[in-house]
Amino acid sequence: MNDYFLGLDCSTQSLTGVIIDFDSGEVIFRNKINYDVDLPLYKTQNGVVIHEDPKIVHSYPLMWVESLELLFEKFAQNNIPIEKIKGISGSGQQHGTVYLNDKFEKGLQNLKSSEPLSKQLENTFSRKTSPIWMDSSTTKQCKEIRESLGGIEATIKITGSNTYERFSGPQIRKFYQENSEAYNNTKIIHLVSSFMASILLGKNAPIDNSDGAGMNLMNIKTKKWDNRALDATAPNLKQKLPSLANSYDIIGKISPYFAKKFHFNPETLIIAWSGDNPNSLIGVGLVNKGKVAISLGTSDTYFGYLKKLYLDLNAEGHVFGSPTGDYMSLICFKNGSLAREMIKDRFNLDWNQFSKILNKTPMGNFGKIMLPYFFPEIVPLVLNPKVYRFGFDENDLEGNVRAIIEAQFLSMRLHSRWIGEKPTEIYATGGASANKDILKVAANIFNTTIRRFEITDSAALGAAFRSAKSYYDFTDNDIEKKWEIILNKFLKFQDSIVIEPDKGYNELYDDMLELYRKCEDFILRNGEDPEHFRKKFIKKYFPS
Ligand code: ADP
Ligand code: XUL
Repeated sequence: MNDYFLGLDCSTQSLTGVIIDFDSGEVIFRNKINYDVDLPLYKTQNGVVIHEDPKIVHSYPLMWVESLELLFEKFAQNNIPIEKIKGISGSGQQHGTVYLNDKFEKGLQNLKSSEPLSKQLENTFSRKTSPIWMDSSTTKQCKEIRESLGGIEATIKITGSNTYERFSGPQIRKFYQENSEAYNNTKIIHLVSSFMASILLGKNAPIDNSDGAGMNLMNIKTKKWDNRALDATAPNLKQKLPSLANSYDIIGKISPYFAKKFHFNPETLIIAWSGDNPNSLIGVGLVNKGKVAISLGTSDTYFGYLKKLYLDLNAEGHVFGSPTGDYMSLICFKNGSLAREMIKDRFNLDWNQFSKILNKTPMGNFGKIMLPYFFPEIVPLVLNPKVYRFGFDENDLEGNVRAIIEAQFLSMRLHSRWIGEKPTEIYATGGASANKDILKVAANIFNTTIRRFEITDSAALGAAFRSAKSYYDFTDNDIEKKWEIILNKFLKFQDSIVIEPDKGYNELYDDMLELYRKCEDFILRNGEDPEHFRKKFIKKYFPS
């Protein structure tokens, strides 16, 4: 009987499941539950609760639980031989926190398979909603924690990142300050990843140290909770946090609830869940130095594998753990897919029409530059959203379509310089990587080959690979366990789509990068007016 492994990804807009057959090297099933569409009673928009203050962005943990059952029902409807699944791991949108009361663990242990999970767990939350990575309402708490840790550099050296609005520590502190009673009633605070793992496990699951690095609470060197960071955040916090584990640890067997209800084998192993970016690192096969990946999901991220700890003391990027036990660098841009959708929807386009227009417009966009802060931005830090346009206005269809895409990749190139040398190849993943025309712009701006694998659900796929690796590492001495072997078996480099940069545009984008930097400096740092440089750029590349 072939061995199957399941990878789940509880992301911003959907829950995805990917099942791999280890013996045949095939992905045998993929499915997605879209929160807005499949769970309409929660009335989310793009997976989040609507709030009048754009800085406050929460979602419903109970909705994620419900989506898990819906997904497993799809397995049954599609006659998937669930009993063949040997191991399950998963991925969660990073940084988001889930607050549970003292009924949670007991509730998990006494689940009846005759009743839905959501009904049995609805009273186990000490906070009904979870602040997620898109929240940027904790500037005050970021400052307080940072100062208490001794400033930016000290904070980065301790936790791997400066304090960021979306990181779990500042979010926990805000909850404690604004609602201390509910904080006191909180028995345990999970990340999205460890929360979903707990549901499957039937008891509290640990936080893996890859995702734990996105909290401003874990010591990046020792990979243990850091007492200074805990004390700077909220009282009695250590007692409210799960333990920390390695991403590759087997944390137990599937809860009898799921075995009974969906016919999982009761021996199915659960492997620690991790964050979506650490999982994607594995899902695109970045287990060695040299290459980087861009994930174009709700957020756009740029990340790479690090063999050794290397910190960004300029405070724009982060260092997280890599599920291999090493490290990864990451930069996150909030104005990713939803910003692209703002332009698409403003002109009533579908993605095909959007692509056609993108292809019609010239590289350099006649010197039209956009700073695309439709939502508060993480890198560079922009708390009050506003879109800035240089040389065009919001009604210029062609100008806007090219400007948003060029702006996003120019910003990515500009702010990823700290990671070091120019990448020799970039792997692309996430929902928008389905769009080859968008990837073409990225290839030209980075002047680098872009490779996209057939399956763009890299977070779920990475989780499936991780569960296979851990399962064989711990149970079977005969199976070769090297990452490279597992990855080559599934990633099928020969089937990937390769997008090469066009020749002869290197200088144009070097110049445009400088112009973009000047526009950013002008708006965000009171820099010099870039108009003179913009005119020079236009004269050089668009003389008429
Ligand atoms: P997440 O994992 O963060 O929930 P996904 O990786 O599933 O997000 O990506 C979802 C996004 O993909 C959508 O918001 C949508 O804008 C974008 N997307 C899907 N198809 C295309 C396309 N053909 N071109 C551009 N963007 C696309
Ligand atoms: C990474 C980040 C996002 C979320 C959601 O730091 O905030 O990429 O993980 O995908």
